[in-house]
Amino acid sequence: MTNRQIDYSTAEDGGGAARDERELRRHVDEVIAATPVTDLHTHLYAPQFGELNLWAIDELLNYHYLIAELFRSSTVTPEEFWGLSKTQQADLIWQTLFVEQTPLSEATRGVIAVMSALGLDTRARDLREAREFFRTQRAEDYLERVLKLSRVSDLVMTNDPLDEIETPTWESSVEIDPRFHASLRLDRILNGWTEIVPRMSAQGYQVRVEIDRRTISETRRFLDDWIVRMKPLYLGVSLPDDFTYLEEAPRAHLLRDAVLPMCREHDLSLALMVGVRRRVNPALRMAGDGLGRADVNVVARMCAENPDVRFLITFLSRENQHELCVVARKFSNLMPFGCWWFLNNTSIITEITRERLELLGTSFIPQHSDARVLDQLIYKWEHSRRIIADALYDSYAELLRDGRAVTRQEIERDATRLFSGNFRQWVGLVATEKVESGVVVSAP
Ligand code: RAT
Ligand code: ZN
Repeated sequence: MTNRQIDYSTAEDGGGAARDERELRRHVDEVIAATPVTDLHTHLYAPQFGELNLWAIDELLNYHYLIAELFRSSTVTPEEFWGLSKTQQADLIWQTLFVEQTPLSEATRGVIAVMSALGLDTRARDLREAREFFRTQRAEDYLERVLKLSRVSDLVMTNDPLDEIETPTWESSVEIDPRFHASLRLDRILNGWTEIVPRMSAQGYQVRVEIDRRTISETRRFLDDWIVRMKPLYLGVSLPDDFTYLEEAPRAHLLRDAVLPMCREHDLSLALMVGVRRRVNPALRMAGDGLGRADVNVVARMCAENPDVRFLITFLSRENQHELCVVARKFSNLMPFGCWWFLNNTSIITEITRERLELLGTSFIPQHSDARVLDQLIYKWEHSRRIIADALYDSYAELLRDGRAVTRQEIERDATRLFSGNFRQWVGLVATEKVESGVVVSAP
């Protein structure tokens, strides 16, 4: 099904005496900590995109996950908040969520984990020390440091062919850091067709609000040109919970007649991120998005009707997760991925990862970071690694009780599949390096 196959065979059969569960635990922890990640969905940009690169304490604190939490605890109104400078906003968030309260939420713990990894005072009364630290960092060195700390070898950006800040870089001949891969995001086209028609026209494509044959062929030409320019690993879109594939609205029409044919033509996967309700509270801007339970059967139908297209699928509602696993068992052209956005919390990643292991073995992609600020890679992957290690350890321990011990090489093979191999194989990227091994673990 995919272009390149990765060799996962293990050299050893794992012979040797069974060891205890403590040893198993040690091996799982070591392997999970060392396995490089290919992060398939982020909002980070390669250095070549200049001002789009976000990093350092003020950006970390101005994360929209934290802004939403601020309004639960502060008397400041959204209007007042948006009138402040970025520095003032960060100060307010630090004071409210970190000084006056214990930072217990996932997003606040994340900031603490980043500060701790960088050796900053996590109990500081203000941000002076943190700001001074970041002021002295060189962006290029800091990028290397973060990638090393998070063990992220490659990551996928979210690239919008209609974004005025982003497109000049694509149109230039600059060479983009090869660790940063592109994904072509279709949100504006599929979710805001009417508003985007003038922009596409300005780029020279003869499209109209009413979807006629010419509009379809021009949209295909637009996508074709941008696919050639960006070389994306996949096309992607976020969709509302009430999304249906058969309706006659522009979205479904464009999907069926422009997007899916382009996926076929370029042998590209389509990532569907389903379940977002944008701007439930518009005053909060980006922090004002919510979610709804979607109909997984819509995706099942797309997989059934397009067996020659590979789909990367994630749902935003916790209630859709079990159904997604079941649909994945039916369609081998569906790859479930990540614990998206409001699901990227310890308790829910725990539940979803275990559910997926039980229903799908290792044939899924457990996590992506969704990082918007470079530094977030540190905590998002630290948290996810911890939880995935727990889930894997418990599965291996159960397997041991059932009569089969695992070898260290098997643990490495599984971790490599989960953290990079499944995705790379799905999108036809060559294999990343294997984890350093050497040791054979327990086997009865
Ligand atoms: O998780 C987020 O940061 C959201 O704002 C969205 O970006 C979401 O992940 C998306 O890609 O639409
Ligand atoms: Zn995202």
